[in-house]
Amino acid sequence: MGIDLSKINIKDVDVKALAYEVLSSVKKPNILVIGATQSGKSTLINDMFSFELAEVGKDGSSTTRGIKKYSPHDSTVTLYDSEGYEVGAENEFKQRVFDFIDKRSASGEPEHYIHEAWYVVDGGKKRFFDLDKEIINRLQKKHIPVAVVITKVDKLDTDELAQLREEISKNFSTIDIFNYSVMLGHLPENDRKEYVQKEALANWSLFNLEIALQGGLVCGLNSALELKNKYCRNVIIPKYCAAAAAAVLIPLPFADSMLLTPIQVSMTMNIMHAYSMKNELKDILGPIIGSTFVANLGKALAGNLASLAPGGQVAKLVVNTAVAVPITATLGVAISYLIENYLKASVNANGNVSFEKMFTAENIRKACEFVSNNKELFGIDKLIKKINSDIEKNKNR
Ligand SMILES: Nc1nc2c(ncn2[C@@H]2O[C@H](COP(=O)(O)OP(=O)(O)O)[C@@H](O)[C@H]2O)c(=O)[nH]1
Ligand SMILES: [Mg+2]
Repeated sequence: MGIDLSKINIKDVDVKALAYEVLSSVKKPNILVIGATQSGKSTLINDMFSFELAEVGKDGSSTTRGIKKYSPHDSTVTLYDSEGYEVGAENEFKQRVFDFIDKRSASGEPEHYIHEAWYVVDGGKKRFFDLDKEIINRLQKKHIPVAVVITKVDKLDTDELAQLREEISKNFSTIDIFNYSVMLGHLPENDRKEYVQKEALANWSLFNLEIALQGGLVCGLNSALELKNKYCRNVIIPKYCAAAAAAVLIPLPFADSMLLTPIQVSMTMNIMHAYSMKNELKDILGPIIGSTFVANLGKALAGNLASLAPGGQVAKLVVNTAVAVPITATLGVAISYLIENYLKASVNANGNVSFEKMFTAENIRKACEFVSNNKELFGIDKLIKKINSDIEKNKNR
């Protein structure tokens, strides 16, 4: 198509600074996981998050004492795992938990607050106790969003599960209840969606956090590809499309359009972060991969812009909002798509897939093209329409 890639000055993009910004701007949400000893808290945590947190009790003894904080240095979520209560020591337990919560809110610093709680009910016990009721009540009075997670649902038949859920709903008509079992991964998809509600719990957790804390949760979640995809489409991509639109309020000639590259590199890094690709993000800090990565993105972008030029005449192309928004959105969706393919390929090949080999200019360009050619499938027009209308709304505010 005769695009002069040498005109594109990608060296000006400080990848390192951008990656650092992405990594350091993440605020960690604090999630309290609370419930009886041996109810399956550690098992749930280890399954939901991408980092190993707690040893799971093997021989019936609890391996977690007190309220343990889990915040590995590279994690983007802080979890508080309550020891759980033993029969006869319920009062001490309540005291300890609520002292802990009160101390955090008394600090007056929102980053120390407990932002939400997962109340774990041991499905194997088949009962909802007065103590459960009391604790949930007190958490709610403190305005902490509470989700109830019924664990070990493999130990209940459908009637027993329905009864337990009914018992909880009778006491808390509006509370959200999720089924969970670590033993039912083999179920067919429809059943799994009903009995292992990991995605639904992740969704709830995201929805109940303020926006500033959502990025940390999304990054910390294990798998949850659907949710990560949604987060990229609803939060990250619109944010950078708006930035791109602002950058071309005075339309740019094509030769200068690489002013948009830092915006698109930032978006790409945020998307990688959402997909928990923190290590890859750190890797591209290395000067060699860093420059090829940005070059790849720059080239793909140029190819993408060129396809919009009338008659392929790039020189005549003016980059305005009507060009910058669709390109940024298409690139964002294409990057998500490429990352999802990479992650799926990694799972199938036991991690033996090279990130570098997958994120070539050619592959990024192909992914952009694939997305452009399958607008319906990727809901591109709808996404762009929504982004444009949000940009308009913000203008008029
Ligand atoms: N059948 C069944 N057992 C589970 C499930 N989740 C956890 N367990 C078992 O329950 C015991 C306690 O689990 P753990 O996660 O350590 O509970 P915690 O004390 O609340 O942290 C362990 O022996 C687990 O293997 C589940 O979904 N189904
Ligand atoms: Mg535990």
